[in-house]
Amino acid sequence: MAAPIRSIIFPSVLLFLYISVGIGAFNSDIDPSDNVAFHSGNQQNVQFGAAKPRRFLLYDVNHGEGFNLRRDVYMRIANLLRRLRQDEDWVLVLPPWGGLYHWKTRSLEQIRIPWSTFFNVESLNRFIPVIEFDEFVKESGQAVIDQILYLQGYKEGWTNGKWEEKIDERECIDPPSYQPDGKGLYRGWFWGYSDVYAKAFKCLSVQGMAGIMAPILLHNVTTRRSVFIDRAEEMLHDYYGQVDYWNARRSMRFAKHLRDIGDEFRANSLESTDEKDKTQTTEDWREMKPKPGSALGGPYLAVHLRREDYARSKRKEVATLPRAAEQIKAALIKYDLRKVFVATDAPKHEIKELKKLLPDYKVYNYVPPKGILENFKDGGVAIIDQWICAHARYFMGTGGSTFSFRIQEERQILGFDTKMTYNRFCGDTEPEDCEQPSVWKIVYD
Ligand SMILES: Nc1nc2c(ncn2[C@@H]2O[C@H](COP(=O)(O)OP(=O)(O)OP(=O)(O)O)[C@@H](O)[C@H]2O)c(=O)[nH]1
Ligand SMILES: [Mg+2]
Repeated sequence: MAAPIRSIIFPSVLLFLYISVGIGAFNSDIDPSDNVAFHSGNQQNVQFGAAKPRRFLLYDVNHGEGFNLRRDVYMRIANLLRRLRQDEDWVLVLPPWGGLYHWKTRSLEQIRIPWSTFFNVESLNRFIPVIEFDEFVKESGQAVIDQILYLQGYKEGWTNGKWEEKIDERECIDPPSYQPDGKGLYRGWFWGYSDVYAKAFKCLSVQGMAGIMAPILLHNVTTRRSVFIDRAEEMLHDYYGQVDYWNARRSMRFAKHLRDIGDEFRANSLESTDEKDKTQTTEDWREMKPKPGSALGGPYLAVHLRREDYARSKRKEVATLPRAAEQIKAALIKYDLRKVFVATDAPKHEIKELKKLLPDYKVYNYVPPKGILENFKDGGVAIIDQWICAHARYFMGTGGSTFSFRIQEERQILGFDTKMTYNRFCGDTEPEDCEQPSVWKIVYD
């Protein structure tokens, strides 16, 4: 039974890769006790049959990466997990949030934050089985990870200037951030949990889509029940912008407590309700397939004005405040709106300046009461901003910002016309008709 299933799952390119990865890259040295011998053209010896124990996939992302790129990496991993589940019972362990560069409110402790603070975990579970890290510890009985696979690029870069999919066990390029203690147990940063350790550690050089990891997890580290892929952003999307991408994305619904706060702000300040704006959602994301253009949105313009490090590094997409104000004004006039909601990471004095530059309009931004900031942290407040932006009649983001991309996707999910969504500010050095973001139309099953 095994072979036919496998060939259906793997398109021919991946099948080829699967074979070459298994043979070329790993031979016997990843963990001799683990190896299931496999030979090209002979897949009969893959073990099937008796129920195998549940296995746990953990992952993390380079520490410098922000919240919204991390959401993108989740989508890649989620689809890898689906691939694994075609053969074995795998569950994804959600990496606790914390220590992000942009979460600057010093008075708050912002580590070991469970996903349920930000996302609706039940919705995630409708796509793949996920558990929080605490549940993993409870379910597996100990805060121990069997194997860390630390991803890195290739020291030599692309050979012959050609990009090809490949994966190999290699020496670590940088000194590993996990080091064995006196007992040979690997210690390091495990989301701020000091009692966690790992039993084994390897560096893998990788160049490819997330699916490239599947044969390794299924056939090369088979005695490892829990496998932790660190630097998971090294793996690319298997099918960017296609149905699997969108299913994973649609399952990433924000936590209800955050949506409610955003909805309350919309109702109280922006005359915006789902009924009037045609942005009602279904309880289960799988049943939500609105017609493109069916959402109207509230009677306000929303912008995401990314400042801070973007402005300091003088990225070409960044507009000065007067230039941003001009563009906001032009859109307000074009769409006959009087109110603008500004989501921004700008410091207070810049927000004040922007308001001064738009004296004839009502300019709103979300300032969280102390309790909301304490409970939901900087990450929760950023989500409230995104949620409010997602419901505006017209949206304009900042070029290149994943924070803006995620808003654009959210609006697609709600059923907005792409013309009212895929827009961005033009930077100071750019022409007035600068290139607008590429449109990623939602794809349903
Ligand atoms: N509340 C709030 N926070 C913001 C806003 N814009 C940026 N931030 C914060 O700054 C972070 C931006 O980092 P990312 O989420 O990585 O997005 P990005 O930096 O725009 O995109 P990359 O260039 O891909 O990193 C967010 O996660 C927020 O914490 C905003 O409009 N409102
Ligand atoms: Mg960032």
